[in-house]
This record gives sequence, C-alpha cells and structure tokens, in this order.
Amino acid sequence: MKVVDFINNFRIETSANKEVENNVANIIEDVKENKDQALKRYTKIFDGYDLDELRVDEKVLKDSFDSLSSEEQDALITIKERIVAYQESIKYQDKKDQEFSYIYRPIERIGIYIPGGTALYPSSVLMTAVPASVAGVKDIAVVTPTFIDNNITFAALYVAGVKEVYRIGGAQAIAALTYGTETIKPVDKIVGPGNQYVAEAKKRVFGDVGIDMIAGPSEILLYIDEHVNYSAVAYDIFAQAEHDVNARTFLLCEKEDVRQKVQAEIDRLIDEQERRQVIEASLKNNHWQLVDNRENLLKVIDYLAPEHVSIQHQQQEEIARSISYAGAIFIGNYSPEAIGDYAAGPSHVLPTNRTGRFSHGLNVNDFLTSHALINLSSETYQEIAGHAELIARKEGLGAHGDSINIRRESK
Ligand code: HSO
Ligand code: ZN
Repeated sequence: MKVVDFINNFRIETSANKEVENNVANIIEDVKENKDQALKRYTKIFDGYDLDELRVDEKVLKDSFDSLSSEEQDALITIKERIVAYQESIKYQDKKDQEFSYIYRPIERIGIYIPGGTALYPSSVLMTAVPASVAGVKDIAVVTPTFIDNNITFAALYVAGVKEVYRIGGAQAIAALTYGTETIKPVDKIVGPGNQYVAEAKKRVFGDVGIDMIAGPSEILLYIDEHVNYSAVAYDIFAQAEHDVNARTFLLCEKEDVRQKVQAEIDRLIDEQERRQVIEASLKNNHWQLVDNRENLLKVIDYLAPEHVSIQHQQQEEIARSISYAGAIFIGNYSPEAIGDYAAGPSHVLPTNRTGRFSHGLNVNDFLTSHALINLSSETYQEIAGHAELIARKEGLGAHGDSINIRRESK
C-alpha cells in the first residue's frame, strides 16, 4: 500500500455513540440532583456492590502499604523518586522582570480517575498523583472503582501521599468530582485515563471543570530495521496489544523481510502469553506498512501523532528528533515503551487518537495555573499610550480611550 493510501485509509472513530452519549448525560444529571444516593445506586447497578461508605479509610491505604513485601515497597518508592526527579526538572519556574512577571501557582484541588476493572493500575496512580504533588497541589481526591482491598493500588496511593480516595467509577465519578456531593467536594481539574463512559463524561463536564484529555484506545507505532532483536519487538507488540481489544499497533519498516521476521516471532511466542486472547483480538488492529524513505516515514508519524512511538533503528536518534508530533518517543533497545509505563520518569498518561497534534502527555505543568503581573514604568506608558488610545477609539470604546488618555503627559 502506498503511504498516502495508508494515511487516507486510516480512520478513527472519535465520538462516542448516541447511546453512550445519552446514558452519560442522564447519569451526570442524576448525580447533580441525587448526589451520594445516585453514586451508591450506580455502584450497585454497574459494579454490583452495596457501598456503605464511599470513602476508603486512610488507614486502609497505610495498611495496604505495610502488607507489601519490602521488595514491592522498594519498587513503588524508587519509581516515585524517579518521577519526582523528572517532573521537578521540567517544572515551569516563575519569570520575574521589572515590568512583567509570570507567576505559576498549583491548582487548588485536583481529581484523579484511576480505572478499576480487570487490570490494576498502581502505575497510573504514580504517573498522575506524583506530578500533581510535585506541582504543589495539596488537595488531591482519587476515584477508583475498586471494591476489594486492592493492596498494590492502595499502597501506590499511600506512597504518592494521597489521602482522599473514593470507591466509585464511571461517568458518575466524573460528575461527582465536578459538581460535588454530600461527601465529595468539587475539584478544579480532573485527570487520568478511563473507559469510553469516563471519556464521554469528561468531555461533557469540561468548562465546569478542567480536564487533561479525552483518552481513546492505547496505541504504539514502531519503526525498526534489520538490526533489532526480533523477539524483543514481538514482546513490545504484545505489551501494547494486551491492554484491551481496541489497542492498536503500527509497525513500519523498510523491508518485507523485516516484517516477516517480526511475524515469525509473534507466531512463535504468542502461545506463552497470559493475556493471549486479548492480544489476539487486538492484533487485528495491527497496521503494518512498508516505508521506503524518511519523508514518508515522517509523514505517517506526524499524521498519526501516535501515543507511543518506538524507534529501534540504526539512525534512531536522528529519526526521533525529526518527528514533530507524538505522545512520547522511545529511542532504542533500552527504552521500550513498557519501561516508560512504569519507571522511566515521564508520565504514561499520553494523548491518543491523533490528539498529539495539539496536546501533550500529562506532566507537572498541567497542575499549575499561571498569570501575568503587569507593572509599567511611566516611560513605557508614555511610549505606548498613544497607540493604545487610537485603537480604543477605533473600536468605539470611548471609556477605554479616556482611561488611557487621562494618564498621558503629552496628548
Ligand atoms: N501503556 C498504558 C499505561 C500502562 N501500561 C499502565 C501498563 N500499565 C498507556 O500509556
Ligand atoms: Zn502499557
């Protein structure tokens, strides 16, 4: 297939279907009106649990941490420290000048959604809550639809310093964080991944609250040459594919022979995969494409702006630096995407579905808000006031003109 056709053939369903849209709209209204009672009712309907208390006792978080082996505790703490160091290194700093300053302040209260369901996501706890606390956010509320004492996720919350956790999920949790209930105080911004109900709910409440992004199915684009470790590449593909049946993999290379060798490794290794069924289902969303030159390669990558790009190629560094749009780019054999999911440092909450064209992966700066301070000297004022007044009068806004004029020395 030609690269142009490949791009044209690639269509993504971005909006939720009407049924999801309607259900989510109803749930949000219901939670606005009936608050905690609606949350408990939906938790019973969707998750099958009767909740007495929405909030997880803080002691449960600490006990969960204490119940881990020292190796597990050490893993969570070491990863947290790596995330802290990385996020501190990219945190925006105030800019102070004579006439202008630019000031960053942490957002007051953040809500974080951590998915429950079939997989546990302690890594997502660290990848969201730690950047928030590096930003200086004091007030963090986490919602997660988990109904057992989910030790590793709770321990990650403890390590991240989160104290306020609610056992709720879905669109109802997003509504509760936005509008508040008897037990849950409203937040200023909601971040974190979730299913299509959560994504649709975040889209709907945006404006009443800030959001990080609308998450779609996870995806990776790999660009490889014949020098790769083919087994490692097969595992990289499985790692992506095991997330869920909608996960997508793009494999790009120059030679048919390379493609065949990857396929042979996939065929050889797939039987031993624990999540084989999910992997097989999502491998149907594989898009494999031969690209014969650098220009076409960059065209495809920049068009897709993939959530993850992995370059394992002799010119990997140079290629990676030529890419304009991607959630995150992983260079070489020692930066597989999976290490980024857990321990490299940057957050694994990344833009999907081509939204990397205009947005970026979650980071410490998403938990800051900022404003300018303007403090002009009389000299600067006299220099620019005439221009400002003229435009004000052209706009027909006389009071603006007068407010400027009255401070002018020569008119
Ligand atoms: N690859 C996922 C994040 C994740 N993987 C969590 C494993 N655990 C989305 O970037
Ligand atoms: Zn992953």
